[in-house]
Amino acid sequence: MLDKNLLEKYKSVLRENLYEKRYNHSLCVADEAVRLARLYGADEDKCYLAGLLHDVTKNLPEEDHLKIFETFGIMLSAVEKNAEKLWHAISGTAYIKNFLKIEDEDILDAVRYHTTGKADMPLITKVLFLADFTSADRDYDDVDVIRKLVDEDYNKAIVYALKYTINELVEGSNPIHPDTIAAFNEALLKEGN
Ligand code: DGI
Ligand code: FE
Ligand code: FE
Repeated sequence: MLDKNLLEKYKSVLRENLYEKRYNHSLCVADEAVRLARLYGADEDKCYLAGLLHDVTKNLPEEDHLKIFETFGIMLSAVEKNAEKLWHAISGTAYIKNFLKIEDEDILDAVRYHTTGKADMPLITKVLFLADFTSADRDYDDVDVIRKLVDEDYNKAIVYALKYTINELVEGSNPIHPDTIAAFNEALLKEGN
């Protein structure tokens, strides 16, 4: 059972750090993560917490991310340095571990890889990765397709989500992180395509 006081503390940290839209997104992802946890048989409380906290550093200015990397000795790869959109998954994990004292490795892993995915994702990491695509606040073009897929077959949903992301990145001439490619290849091969 999640501790009510602790949850209120986390929510007030989120309200201090996030714009209203992003705060609302965090609540929606937490709820969707619980729904998927029930569907897939993952730990509901861990999925809720991972969903709630996954974007905690999303609205921080550039210098605050860099400060977190420096403070906790985090080295970025060339692709990561170039792609600021990837920073919040890395800084967010350090933030919840060191400032919010979240020690659970499953939650830390889910937050760390929520943007790129990776090969061999643990179930909770998959849940958060997909809940971030299908939460109630999402309204991109293909959202109905992926909402249907998450209910049917999470591996197919991962392939679809990554195809969508990779297409957008290529279109915008953005580098693809190796973890994104590894997640895509693994899910695709599992599907037997
Ligand atoms: O934080 P959210 O907006 O809720 O969602 P997210 O954490 O999945 O971030 C999505 C953004 O991350 C989107 O603009 C694409 C970007 N992204 C995801 N994978 C990669 C990536 N950017 C680069 N350069 N390379 C990737 O592999
Ligand atoms: Fe994110
Ligand atoms: Fe998100």
